[in-house]
Order: sequence, then C-alpha cells, then structure tokens
Amino acid sequence: MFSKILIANRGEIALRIIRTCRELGIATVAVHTTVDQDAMHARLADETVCIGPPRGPGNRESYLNDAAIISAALVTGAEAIHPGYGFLSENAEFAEHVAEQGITFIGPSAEHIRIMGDKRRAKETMLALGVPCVPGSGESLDSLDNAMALAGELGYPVFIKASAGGGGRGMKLANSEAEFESAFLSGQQEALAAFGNPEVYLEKYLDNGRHIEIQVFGDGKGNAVHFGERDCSLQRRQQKLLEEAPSPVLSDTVRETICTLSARTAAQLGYAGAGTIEFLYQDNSMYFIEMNTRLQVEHPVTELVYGIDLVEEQLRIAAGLPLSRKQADIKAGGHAIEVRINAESVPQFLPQPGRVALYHAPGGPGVRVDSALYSGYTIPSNYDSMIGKILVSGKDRATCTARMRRALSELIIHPNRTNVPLFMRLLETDEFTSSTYNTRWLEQWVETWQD
Ligand code: MV4
Repeated sequence: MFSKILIANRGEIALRIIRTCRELGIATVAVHTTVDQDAMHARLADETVCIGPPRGPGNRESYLNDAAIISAALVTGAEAIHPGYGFLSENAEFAEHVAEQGITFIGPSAEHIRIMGDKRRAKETMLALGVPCVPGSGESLDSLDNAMALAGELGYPVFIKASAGGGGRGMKLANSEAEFESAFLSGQQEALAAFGNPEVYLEKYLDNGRHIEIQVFGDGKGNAVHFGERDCSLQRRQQKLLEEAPSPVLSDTVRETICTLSARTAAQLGYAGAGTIEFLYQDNSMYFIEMNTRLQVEHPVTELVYGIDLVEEQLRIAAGLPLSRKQADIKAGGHAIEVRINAESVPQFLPQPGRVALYHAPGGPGVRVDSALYSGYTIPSNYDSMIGKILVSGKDRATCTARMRRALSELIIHPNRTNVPLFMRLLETDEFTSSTYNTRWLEQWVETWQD
C-alpha cells in the first residue's frame, strides 16, 4: 500500500480522500490555489503545495494544471495521485503524464478513460459486449441527409449528442423533422466550440426515464464486482440534486440482471478501479447511456448501503491489491439518501459565495455529513457551488425521508443562502413520496415555483 499520495482536488472530495488515507496511515499532500489556502483540505493534509491563482497560466484553472500538480507530486515524493471527481479525473492525457513520471494514477487506465470519454465509442464498445443501449446511430453522423433519414426511422423526438460531451453537456433535442437541421448543425458547431470535436451521434429521446447507475469495481486483471445501483433521477439542468439507493422503482429481478451484467462487462473490459455505468430505465427496460471512469459525487450512498469504503477500495486496486470482497460477500442493507447542498439562492439558483459566520452540522442516528465547511470559512466564487452533502441511512425509504427532514432542520450555514429550502419542499411532495417522477419532473416542478 502507498505511504504518501497527492490529492489533485479540493473541497469535500479532497477531505473525503484525506480521511480514508489518515485511517490507513497514508500521508497526504494537498494542492491548493491562493483562494483555497485556508480550506479544510489544505488544513488536514500532512503537506500542502500552492499551485497558483484560481485561474492558472493559459487561463487553465489550477486544479486543471497537470504540470503543476505532477510537479507537486514529484517535489513531495507522492507515490500516487488521486484525482477525485471533475477537474482532471477523466483526462486521459493527465493519467498518461502521471504514469510517465513513475507515479500511480488512482483510477482506470488512460485507454478506458479515453474510450468511455467518447460517448459514441463507449456505446459501440457496450453494444459489442451485449449491453442494451438507447436506440440510435452506431457510427458517427457525417451528413445531414443520412442523419435526418435515421432520425425519421427512429421516430421523433431524437437527441443529437456530442461524442466528446457527457454528463448532459452537448445534447440537442429535435422534436420534429422541421427542427432537425438546425439542431444537428448547431449541435456540431457547439460540440466543436466546447470540446474541439464536432462529432455527434443520434439517439431516440426517452422522455419518461429514470436515471439508474450501477457502481462497479474492477481489479484490472479481469475480475469485477458491483455494489448495486443508485437512482439519480432528481436533477435540474443536468445537475443531480438528490440520489438514493436502492432505487424505489427497480424490481429485484431487474436489479439483479442489470447489476450482474454491469459487473460482467467491467470484468470483460479488464477495467481497473471505480466505475459507474449509467442507464436510462423506461418501460421496464434498461438502456446504456454513459460510463463514468471516476469516483462519483454520490458514492457515499453506496458506501452506506453496502458498508464499504470505496476510496479504500480504489487505493487497494491502484496499489495492485485484490478486491477486498467477492461478489458473494457483498450484501446491501437498508436505504440511503443524499442531498447536495449548494451555495445558491432558490428558486433563482444564483451563486451565493461569501463568508460563513456560523456552520453547524446535523448529527445523530444515521446521519453523515461530507463537507469542508467551517465557521469562518469563505465560500469562493471561483468554483462549483456545491458546499457539501448530507446523507442519511436507515432501514427503509420512509425512515430515511423523515431522517433527512430532521437532519436538514438541524443544519446551520449562517448567513449564507443555500438550496436547503428546495429539499424541505421536495421531501413533502406526493411525487417524491410515491417516487412517481421521471428525469424531467424536478426541473418542471421548480419552474412552478417561479410562476
Ligand atoms: C438521455 C435521456 C433521454 N433519452 N438520452 C445524458 C447525460 C446523462 N447524464 C443524462 N442523459 C440523458 N440522456 C436519451 N436518448 C435523458 C438523460 C437525462 C437527462 C436529460 C436531460 C435533463 C436531465 C436528465 C437527467 C437524467 C438523464
């Protein structure tokens, strides 16, 4: 196992990784920008390296500055780098540069990052392995005429998706043939502008789906396990707000089928480390949409239901150790719900940076708080607005719902405005209680506030 690792991230996920390292006796190096010098992850790490201002040379944010991060690892003698999520976590070139310097990248191979980062190529790979995918174009679309003909065969509405997109970026909806040409051409232009790659592909739009993702773990030697599913259907503008496990809409049969298929697929790929295979679940069928080659924000939901430390699992695999459990030993228990606390006003959803005068976290039975906040901390305006996650676990969904209400009522982040009021209302809705929503519902529900 490693004796020192560098965490190439900030905020709650950097703290999360430091915590597991501390428990395992692994020394930690934090990198931070000038605005994060008083951040909790920098305070708790054994060593810290400042990697510059919030916007580094060439306007690349310094948590994206791979040279500075790799230099920090070399200078401090870190044996491995954990990228967390976001930033460089799915950057194949970074993974290669790290390995070229003799440092272990805690994550999958650069090749798997590259394949799954190209959403069309990911689908092609999954189709070849027998994973059901959303109906659409296999090959990339080169001509408008071919694309329009295929859209006609699929039936409208269709999604035009950027191959280099993902996580909801680079998706254009065409509801009819009349809308197709402008959606197709602007999709290509926006993909080129945003990702440097204009390639797009086509999919039938599934307008009543649930977002179900499977947590898989491979050892890179042909073995893989799954840790069940997470239901992430409550999203606004492609940002997940509430995630839970198990999904209230899956039958045990569907669950077993899709989880077993996902673990088998990760094994067939020779996948190493944590991975999430994303599906849309509609009309009792699962359709592959993307694979994420990183640890996800919502991983603690799985940790609570399975009693596993997924960061420890990542460190083990990266250090060449076997998976800590065989599939037969992996058992789910109870229910867990996570809400993402954002420093933003509701219902305007405007960022709310600023100093936190008083921070008080909830506690008590079945409550977990993953946050880097503290009283006196100043939420910077330079980064993502997520300032923490509140999780609850309990014997069933009703217990967790009541527990989440209680936990949120204890949370104090004064005087900052956050999205907590959204959750207090959401947990009271019939749709949430009966779990009858699809991926589009939350965004529409919030808009009723604004009327
Ligand atoms: C879809 C879809 C419906 N039909 N694809 C793509 C990125 C992934 N994270 C979610 N994505 C979706 N792909 C087809 N063919 C629905 C989603 C989707 C979604 C789309 C728009 C707004 C919010 C969403 C939440 C979950 C899933």
